[in-house]
Amino acid sequence: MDYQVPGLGVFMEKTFVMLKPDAIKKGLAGEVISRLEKAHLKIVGMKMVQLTDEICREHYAHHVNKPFFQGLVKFMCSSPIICMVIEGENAVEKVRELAGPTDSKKASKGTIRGDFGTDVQANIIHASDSRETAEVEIGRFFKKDEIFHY
Ligand code: IDP
Ligand code: MG
Repeated sequence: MDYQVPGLGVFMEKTFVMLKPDAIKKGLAGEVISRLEKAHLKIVGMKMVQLTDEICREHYAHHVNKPFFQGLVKFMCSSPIICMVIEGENAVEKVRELAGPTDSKKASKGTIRGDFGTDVQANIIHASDSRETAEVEIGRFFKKDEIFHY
């Protein structure tokens, strides 16, 4: 939702998106970005990053004790990823909807994961699950001056 701070103008909601190694290796970055843009979402930050064990432990803290965690880290570090800050009305919910559910096999056609993902691990895109998470995740990957206002 947009919100207005008197004297400071309108601030649009921001969310954090990653194009995971399967998206990069399959050459699907443009396709996925295009879907975000067509949904009237705006890129306000973008960079390519090589994840490490340490960043994965932070970013996927909710999964560190799961049996699939080591496999997830290996997958997430198997190529650079593209990180983005995406802005727009209802951006958090909108990107989650465009992405579809975690398991690509259960995701409907027409969603990013349903159309391009392989399974529950290799699912093309990460998108923050709440406004609070988005703030933390954006702060993990972007400095203030790497996020643009235009
Ligand atoms: P989300 O990406 O839809 O928010 P989370 O539960 O936060 O889903 O999981 C983060 C990521 O961890 C998933 O996108 C996926 O890559 C991986 N993951 C989640 N559950 C499993 C699993 O059961 N097996 C393997 N990887 C998983
Ligand atoms: Mg999640």
